[in-house]
Amino acid sequence: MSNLMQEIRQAVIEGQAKTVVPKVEQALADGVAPDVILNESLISAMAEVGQLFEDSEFFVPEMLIAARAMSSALEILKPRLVEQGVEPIGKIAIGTVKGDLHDIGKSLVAMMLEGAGFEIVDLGVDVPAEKFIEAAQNGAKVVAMSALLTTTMPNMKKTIEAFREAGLRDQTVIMVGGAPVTQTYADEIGADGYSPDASAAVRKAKELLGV
Ligand code: B1M
Repeated sequence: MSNLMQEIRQAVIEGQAKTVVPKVEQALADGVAPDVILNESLISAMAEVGQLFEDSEFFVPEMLIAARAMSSALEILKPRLVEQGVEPIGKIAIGTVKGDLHDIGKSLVAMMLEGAGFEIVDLGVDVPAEKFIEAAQNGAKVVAMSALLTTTMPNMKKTIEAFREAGLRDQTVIMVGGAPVTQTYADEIGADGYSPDASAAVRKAKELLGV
């Protein structure tokens, strides 16, 4: 990893949004591909932040400022990651399930799907089942749910049950993901697809829609 990429990674870990932004701009100007900055510096930094939290070296405030630094870097990368002028190949509603406020992974997945040509309806965080259902009623072919907490994963199952009760399960493709979610869990709750990361989510969405 180059010095600049290491500096970006370190600045995210330390939550220095004001340092991260110009460094990401510099990396882009130097010709570093946006997905390389994303994977090598930003995602890798958040993995380290998670480890520091697990080791009780970081607490919630440190985690939060690191997340803010990552979000400001993502704002710069987003237009570079999203392809311009692509006709939407289907509407996908995405959100983090009820009770869960983690939005970085969900936003990354949304960004990658948008980049792949899908029209995205980002429902945000703490999304109740009714909001996902409403999005499906408004034309979303796919509903993608994210959960980062083991305590909120069951809300994926509850949402799928709500789709069944509303008579919309058969006409909606439901995808799930997020750090604690597995293929086994997705099968258990009756989701149509699981993906471990943002690029796999794009492949899975295309596969499920047959595009
Ligand atoms: Co939280 N947090 N957090 N946190 N946080 C975790 C998730 C945790 C694992 C940390 C730890 O203990 N090591 C832990 C969960 C433990 C568990 O449930 N087993 C945890 C905890 C405990 C908590 C609180 C309860 C802490 C507290 O208050 N005591 C609290 C809960 C708040 C709530 O949600 N109600 C909390 C709060 C926060 C902050 C607000 C401080 C902040 C979030 C800020 C934000 O999102 N705006 C935060 C952060 C930053 C983290 C960690 C450090 C990083 C998460 C992240 O952004 N990762 C996280 C530790 C970790 O994950 N290592 C942690 C980067 C992101 C790119 O990855 O989200 O996994 P990820 O997304 C990936 C894939 O999972 C996948 O693609 C993405 C891109 O590759 N993916 C999908 C995600 N969603 C998908 C949907 C799909 C497909 C793929 O649909 C099809």
